[in-house]
Amino acid sequence: MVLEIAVKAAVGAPDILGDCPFSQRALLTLEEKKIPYKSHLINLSDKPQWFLEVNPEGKVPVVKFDDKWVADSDVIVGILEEKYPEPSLATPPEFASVGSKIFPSFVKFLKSKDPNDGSEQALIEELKALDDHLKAHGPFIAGEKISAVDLSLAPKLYHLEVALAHFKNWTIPDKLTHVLNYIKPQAPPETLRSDPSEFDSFISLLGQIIRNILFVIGDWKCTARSLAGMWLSCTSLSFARSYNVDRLGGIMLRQLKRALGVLDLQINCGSRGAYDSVVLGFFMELLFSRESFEKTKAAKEYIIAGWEPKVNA
Ligand SMILES: N[C@@H](CCC(=O)N[C@@H](CS)C(=O)NCC(=O)O)C(=O)O
Repeated sequence: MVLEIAVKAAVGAPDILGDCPFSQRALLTLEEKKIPYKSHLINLSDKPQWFLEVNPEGKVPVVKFDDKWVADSDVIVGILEEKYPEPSLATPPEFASVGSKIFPSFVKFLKSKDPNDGSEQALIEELKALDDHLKAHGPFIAGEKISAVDLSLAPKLYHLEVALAHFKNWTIPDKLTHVLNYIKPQAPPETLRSDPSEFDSFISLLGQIIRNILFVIGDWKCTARSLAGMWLSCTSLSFARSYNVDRLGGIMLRQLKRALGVLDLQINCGSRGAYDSVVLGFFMELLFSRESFEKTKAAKEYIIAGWEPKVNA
């Protein structure tokens, strides 16, 4: 069965997905759970009659469950977890509110016209709390697996990054390495994305690894650990391939992808935090680089267009 979901259309472009973080959260949940859905783009400045009839409050997202339209992303995500328990995205209650003050702090800082009103510092403190949490429990908020709280926070952090860079020329402080790693977009190897055939993809992946190794060695930033990780992945992958063990091969390909991610992190982070990056890189399907995120995010210009009236109000 295909679920219907109504989400925000882009400001000034009613045929394109818009910038609502609550809509993106609901879409991300559908994508991560691989639930088939059909989306209706709602132009919030000209709401269609049918939408106002099913949801008089006029807010997106709304999802149709058993002929009844349900509003509010918290409620929607709860129902999705109940109806589609696999894969589980349930967040343990003790982690459910991690990062929840970041979005309101960001909005306050974004709208602030007084640089000395403490709103920047308040936001930095919230981000620092997230950084400490990720350092202690990461790579994701609830540990090694992505869960609902990450899917709620991801679109908000994305808004923060795009809007503050544009309107205030502001970026997340460098010292918050765990937050930066958490959101760092990392393109998976092209070969795995386009995936012409598994064999071709494997061969070009090896080429990419060799290029990376040369680059890293050339730059004196390699560690025995990441090289050993890659070697292990490569040999296990060829073992899995030669015995035609498909599932194992898939797991090894993912590990290899992670090993490449580790190298990228090392290249980009340099010696600072290299160890953290190695540890994080091995476990992480990074937040902003997930396919689900790529598919559901709004283009940057629509995020900016969406915030423009509020910032200039
Ligand atoms: N608490 C709601 C908030 C939803 C919300 O505020 N959506 C905004 C768009 S991001 C909206 O529909 N606003 C109505 C309007 O602009 O007319 C949720 O989590 O779903």
